[in-house]
Formats: sequence, C-alpha cells, structure tokens
Amino acid sequence: MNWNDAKFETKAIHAGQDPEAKTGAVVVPIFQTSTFAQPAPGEHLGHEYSRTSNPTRDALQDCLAALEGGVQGLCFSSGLAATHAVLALLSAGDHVIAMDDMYGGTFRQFDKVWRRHGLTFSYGDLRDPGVFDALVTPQTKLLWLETPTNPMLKLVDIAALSAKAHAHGVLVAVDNTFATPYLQQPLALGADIAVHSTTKYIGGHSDTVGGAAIVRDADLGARIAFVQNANGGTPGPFDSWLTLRGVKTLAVRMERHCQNALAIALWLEQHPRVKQVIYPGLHSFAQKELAARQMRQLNGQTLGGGMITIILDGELAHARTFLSTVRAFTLAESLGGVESLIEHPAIMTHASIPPEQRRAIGISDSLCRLSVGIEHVSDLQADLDNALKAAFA
Ligand code: P1T
Repeated sequence: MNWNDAKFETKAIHAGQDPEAKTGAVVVPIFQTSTFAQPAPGEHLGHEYSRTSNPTRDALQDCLAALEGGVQGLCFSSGLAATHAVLALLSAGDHVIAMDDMYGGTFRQFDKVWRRHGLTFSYGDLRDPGVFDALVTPQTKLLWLETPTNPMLKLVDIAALSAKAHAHGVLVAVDNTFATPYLQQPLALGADIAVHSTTKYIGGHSDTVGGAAIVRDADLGARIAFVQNANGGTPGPFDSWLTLRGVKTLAVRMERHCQNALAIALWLEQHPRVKQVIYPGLHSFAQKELAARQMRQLNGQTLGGGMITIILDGELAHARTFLSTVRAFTLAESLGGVESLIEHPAIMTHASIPPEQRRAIGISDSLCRLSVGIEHVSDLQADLDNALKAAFA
C-alpha cells in the first residue's frame, strides 16, 4: 500500500510494513538469511543475496524514505557508512564544502580517509549562506551540511544554501541526525540527500548502530544503491528490524524529548554555575527565527530537539566532577536514546578534531553536551542540580 498521503505518525508505523503476504504476520519478520533460493539460474523471487537486498532492510528503507519524503532510502551498518557511501559518489579532484562544526567522526572520515583519495575540503561557518559563495570553486561537487550541528547546535538555512548550491550544479547532503525527519525535512527544503545515524533518535533505544541516506531523485538513488551493493557496509536483518521497531514511536518520542529538553534548558539558563545554554527552542537562541522557520512548531513553540549544549562557569576539573556525579544522565558517547546521556565533546566525541580547530569553534574544556531522554523531567533536573552542587562545592 502507498502511505505517501498519510500523516507522519501513520507512515512511521505502516510505510514499508504491510502485513507479510504469506503468513499475515503483522510485524515485518526478521529475514535472517544471507541468500535466497532461485527456481532457475538468474530467476529469483525478488531477492538474490542480502548485501544486495533483504526484505527486512527493504521495509526499513521504505519507511525512512516515506518519513523523509524521498523516493528511495538506503540503509547502512552505521551513520559513518552512510556518509562514506555518499562521498563515494565523488571522484579524485572533486571539492566538498562542509560546516566548520560537525560530528568529529565525520570530520575524521573527510580529513583522514577521503583526502588521501584525492577529495579536497573547505570548511566554513555556513550560518552565513554568503560563506558558500566565498568557498565554491568549479571543482565543488558536494555541500555537506549538519543542522543543528554536533555539538554547537548551529543551524544552517537549508533552503537558501540548496538554492545557491544548485545554481553551481553542487549536490546537497544534510545530516539530519539531530533533528530527525519529525522536526525537519531537508528534502522538502531543497536538499538532495538526507543522511542519518539511525543509531540515534530513529532507532531511539541505544541498542543498535546504523545509518541511512534518503534521496529525492531516483537516478541519485540508483547511484547510491550501486555503491551500497558494490562496497557493502549494509545492516543485517536483525539490526534493520530493531531500527524499524524503534522508528514506529519516533513522533511521540521526539515530542517528549523536546518538551523535557526545553524545560531543562530553561532551568539551566537560570543556574548561576552555567555560563551559557545553547538550545534551539530558547528565546536566547541566536538563530531562533531560522529554527522557527525550518523546524517543527507545536502550539507556537519551536521543537528544538533533545540536545542541549552548556558551558559551565568553571574549568575542566569542574566539568569532570559534574560528569562523574550524574546518575539519571549516563556519561557516554552517543545520543538520541530514550535514556538521558551526557558527555564531554573535547575529550570524547570530538577528540579527533585538532585542539586549535576545536577552540576556534567554541568546544572548550567546560563545554558539556546533554542528550535529554524521556525520563520524568523532575528526576533529570534533580540529577543535574545535584551534580552541579558537587562540581562547585
Ligand atoms: O556512530 P554512527 O552511527 O556511525 O554515526 C555517525 C554520526 C553521524 N552524524 C552525526 C550527527 C552523529 O552525531 C554521528 C555519531 N555521533 C556520536 C556517536 C556522538 O556521540 O556524537
């Protein structure tokens, strides 16, 4: 059945997930098989080999395509494998423009892997779309955006930058991991590819690693599908199934993540030991107009996501005590699960970015990143209060 006209919540539960034809199983089965019997050589019943396609992965891919408003979804064994597949569309000599702030592992792949293969990169603060004009060259083939960025929560204007990029024949990929398709729809805003670490909000339960690339155009989809099959890096049936199980509740989880994060951000803003709170749903957020335009609104409030970045009024030692004292928040890399996580980007997720570059974009030693989960907000607040008291005792 075609669920294109259905609302987001309905697509999350039904798109790609019709009851199974043979048995009527309501939940897509885990087709835990590497290969498929052929009635005659070269004739098959829709699947040949699970790197190329697998019914459980297909269901996830179709669901994510529907949620992002794309024509095709391609799933990978991690977010970075999805990134790798997009970059593999390029050839030696091609130039990429990217944000100066992004997940440290994405930067590491660009800088330590793709540069050796002859791609060149320019990084800029694309909060000002004019920076694109300064960086674009005749060799530019890809604009890589993250919005909100990890960890500084900078926003970029996807519509304005897509228009600029397309005028130069440049493809636009948006890592939509922090916002999710529930809060932000890059393809509708003009981007060509939405990329995800499905490890995060899409899976939502911190129990599997995965990635996805969703495209607006069938030809581009065919090119990424070719790379997916040629390079491998595909998720197994069980990981696809876990991710599909998680995505069904994406809309309700995101609303609670946003509600809890806003309450925590407002409270932290009043805390004397917190120097700065960065959260796209706050009035103090520097790009609140863009957030309101580009991200989902609910009852007149911008849904700013579940991520908060704070700068403590102290040194590394204060941050260490704070992070070691929390209990309802778990000190761990990653984000986007139902449980609250907290981490120190300079030491943990963004250690692969050179220190001077980290300092230039504001990732200081007193900066902490919170992934606000869907526990009761009063327990989360009490936990942070207790840890801040311990840190500044
Ligand atoms: O971990 P993986 O599934 O390979 O996804 C990589 C990735 C891509 N894009 C963004 C915006 C990300 O945040 C990540 C992974 N990030 C973390 C593990 C982290 O703690 O920030």
